[in-house]
Parts: sequence; structure tokens; C-alpha cells
Amino acid sequence: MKKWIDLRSDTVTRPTPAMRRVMAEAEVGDDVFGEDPTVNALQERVAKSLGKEMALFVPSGTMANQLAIKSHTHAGDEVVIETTSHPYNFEGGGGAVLSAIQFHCLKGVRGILDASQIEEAIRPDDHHFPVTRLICLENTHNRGGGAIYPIEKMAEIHRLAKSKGLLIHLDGARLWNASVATGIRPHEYGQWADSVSVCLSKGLGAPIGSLVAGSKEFIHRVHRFRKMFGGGMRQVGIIASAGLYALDHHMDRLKEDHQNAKRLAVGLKELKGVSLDPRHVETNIVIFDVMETGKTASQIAETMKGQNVLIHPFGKTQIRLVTHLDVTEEDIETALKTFKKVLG
Ligand code: TLP
Repeated sequence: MKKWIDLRSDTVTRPTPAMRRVMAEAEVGDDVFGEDPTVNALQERVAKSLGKEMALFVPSGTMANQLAIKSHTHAGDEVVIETTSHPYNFEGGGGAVLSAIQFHCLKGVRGILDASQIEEAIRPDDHHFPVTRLICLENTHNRGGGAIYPIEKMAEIHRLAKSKGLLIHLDGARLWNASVATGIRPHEYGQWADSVSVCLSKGLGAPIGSLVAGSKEFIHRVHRFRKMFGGGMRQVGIIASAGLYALDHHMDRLKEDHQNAKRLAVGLKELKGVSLDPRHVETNIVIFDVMETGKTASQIAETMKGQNVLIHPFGKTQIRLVTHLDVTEEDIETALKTFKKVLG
């Protein structure tokens, strides 16, 4: 079989044989009745690790974010968010359709906002304006190239939010990457948000599954909307078990992904026409510009594919690479050699 080096996303990982064995043997029950012991164990564990009262298992990161937005807001509310964020760009316009909110987008630095920017965006209490209700943050920031939200900035945004009576949702699809990279524990990040979503199906390598965590009262609302959105699942311990396995066995190794991403960035920087700053690569995502190669990102992706290396064009001249469980150090060297060949 052809060996692909797939750097398109950390979502492409396949469950390992050991993970599959755990899944096959998982104890299950009907989770819509709250009777799946494996799901319950996963929810308790993740809630505790994020410093929240409760967590709820959902199929995807998108559903986790959309449920959080729905549960925090009312129709017509405004949600302050960074302009390149996932909920605004990559969730099919769900905020408008499912929650009837409008996003108020602010431009950050690699996805990171300052409290002062947010403060300026908060609407005065005047009947002309929508009600500012929620702030969404993303850590790590996908479009920001896996940038880590500095925890002091989160704390400052939290202080602002509380002084203005606003809520904060943290899209923590890759919060575990941030935590492993900085040594800051998930609950330390979690304390600066009212709700947190996390994904098991990214760097941790589970085949499916995300969780949304927050207060009991918040999760009660999320639970109702999860049913409404069709996300109530049955003997879902089969997949929750993969998540528990991943938390036990795939967390510490995230640092290897970070090292591999750094190695990629340093190697790419040497190539003609490639523009990136390896210092910006903090976790497992590398985004770089290829404008000066005279080729488009899609053209490069096509040629790389012919050489068995899959990459993700992120706009006309930008490429995103993501390292993960199924990419070895040796694969990184092969990918770099291939880039060298393709970019001349
Ligand atoms: N991101 C995917 C694509 O949708 C771009 C990827 O390959 O990175 N929040 C963040 C920060 C994400 O990066 C993603 C997935 C999600 C939420 C949504 O998760 P899923 O794919 O489980 O709905």
C-alpha cells in the first residue's frame, strides 16, 4: 500500500490497534438515559481536568462550539470573536442559523485579542444596538498557526468580561496542545472561561468525540439543545472509550508533534520563496506563505500529492501543515525533501 504522509490535519489520525481493542471491550449503556458508564467516566474526567462542574460528550468540535453559543445567548445577541476564528469561519454559518446571533469580528495577532480591543467592541446599553453577550476565544488558535493564548491575556479578558457582565466561551479544540507546550494545566486555562470545548479527535488521535464543559446550569441547557440538534447518542461508550484511552496514552506525546512542527518550520524557512517565522510555531501547526515561489498553494499541494505528501492549501498563497500521531520524525524529513524538490 502507498505510504502517504498526511499533513493536512491532526484529524486524519486512525485509531491505533490498542485503542481499537479498548473500544471493542468498552462497557456501554444508553447514553440518552445517562446510562453509559464509559461516557459518564469520560465526562467526569474531562470536567474535572478543566475545573468545571460538568461536561457533556458530543460528536464534534463544531457541535460543542455551537451548543455553547446557543446555550449562552438569545436571538439578536452579539458575540465578540476573532475574525479568523473557527466558529466564525468554519462552522457553516451555524451561529446565525442555530442561535440567530451576530458575530462582531475583531482582528487579532495570530488569532490573539487584547482586552482593550474587546472593551471597545462592547456595545453601549442603547436600544439601537445589539446586546453584547458572549466573547469567544480559541486556544490554540488554528488560523493563527497553532498560537497559544497567553494565560495573562485570558485572565485580563476574563476580568473585563466579568466587570461588564459578559460570558466567555473557549474553543479549546487543541487546548491540550497548549497545555503540553506551556505546562499550564487545562483547569488553569479553564478558570478564565465560563465554558470550554475540547476535541479528542485532533492531536489525541481518537476517531470521534468532543466535550463541552461548564457549570451544572449551563450543561443542563446544553443537554437540552444537544437533543434538539440531534446529538443525543446511544451506546456511545464505544467511542468515549477511545477518548479515555487517548487521554491516558496520547497526551504526553503531543510534545513530539510540537518538535516535529518546529523541525518542519526550520527546514521550510531554508527554501526559496517560502515565508514563515519558525518562532511563531508554538504547537503542532505550521502556516507559511508561498507567494514568492510564483506558484499557488493549490498547485504546490497537487504536486506534493503526486509525491505522496498531503498538505492543506489555506487560501491562495498560504499552506497549513499539521503534525500528529501518524507522522514520524522520519516522515518530516521526507516531507522536507519533497518540498525542496517541488519548490526547486
Ligand atoms: N478544524 C479542522 C477544520 O475544520 C479546519 C482542522 O482541520 O483543523 N475548533 C477548532 C479550533 C478547530 O480547528 C476545529 C476543526 C473545530 C473547532 C471543529 O471540530 P470538528 O471538526 O470536530 O467539528
